[in-house]
Amino acid sequence: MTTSSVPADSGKPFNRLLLTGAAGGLGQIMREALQAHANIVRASDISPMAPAAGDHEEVISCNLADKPGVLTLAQDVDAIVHLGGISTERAFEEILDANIRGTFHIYEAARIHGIKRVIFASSNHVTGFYPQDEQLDAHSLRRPDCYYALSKSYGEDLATFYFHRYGIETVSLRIGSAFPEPRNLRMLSTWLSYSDLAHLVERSLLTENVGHTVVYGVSANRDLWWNNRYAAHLGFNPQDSSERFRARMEQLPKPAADDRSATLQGGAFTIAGPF
Ligand code: NAI
Ligand code: 15L
Repeated sequence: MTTSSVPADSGKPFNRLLLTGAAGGLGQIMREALQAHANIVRASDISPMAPAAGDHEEVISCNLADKPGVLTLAQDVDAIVHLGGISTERAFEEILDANIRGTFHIYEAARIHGIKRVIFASSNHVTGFYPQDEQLDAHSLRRPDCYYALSKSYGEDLATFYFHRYGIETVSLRIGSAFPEPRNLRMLSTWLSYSDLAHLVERSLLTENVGHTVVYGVSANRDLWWNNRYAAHLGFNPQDSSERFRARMEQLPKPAADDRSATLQGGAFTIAGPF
């Protein structure tokens, strides 16, 4: 691994940030957005990534299931934005390696290297088995809707444990649906714009004394299922709304009347698999 030699006198709040999942849909957005907050962004993934654009980037291939690899990956970083892992429902064994072991390795790396802040990409699917007409907040009991969601739920438990045991702070982002545009009727409620995502990650990195904060990552959509009252200290103030896509989404074919998944917050994830 070659490390960059950018000086730490730029006035940016971090010298080096580690970004996992950098080849993914959100990773590519955050690789760019994190440049504003750190002298050096260390981008990592198991999949191919664009090469480092200059001294302000480092690109390191790493499998999150490889503990020694993750410990090396996290050397000399000031905070971790952990987006890497399987992002949909899959066989348990795949989820186990990438998400459960992988996130454990991230926290072990934070402990060993004295890294004090993790931003963890959790998911709305940790509460996916609630009906769509119920409003939730961070104190609602989790109802994970698949193995993928169980791995995110475990990630949130790791965050709580590592805070109380070792003082490592985490903001767990229960991301709704972060895509360029909503893709269906459900996403009119769950959509998170890329710009609001970048703002949420910024607030999660810069807010002091977050302990373990759980926040739903969702834009200012009309019909919200989630209330962020317990994350008000982050100052997350989303600016986008899915409303401009409503007419188009309402033209799409409607789900069958007996499709239970269409009434649950987790949507199709509640019936995915088994694999
Ligand atoms: P994505 O699937 O596009 O990106 C995930 C990245 O993780 C991929 O580039 C993949 O190569 C990498 N990865 C998978 N297994 C790995 C391993 N064993 N070692 C290292 N890297 C590995 O997903 P996306 O949409 O960018 O999501 C990013 C994160 O946010 C994920 O953790 C996902 O679960 C979470 N999230 C995303 C939502 C969304 O709407 N995009 C909603 C809720 C959560
Ligand atoms: C997620 O957790 C997935 O990573 C993403 O691909 C979307 O499907 C999203 O949830 C969603 O609920 O729409």
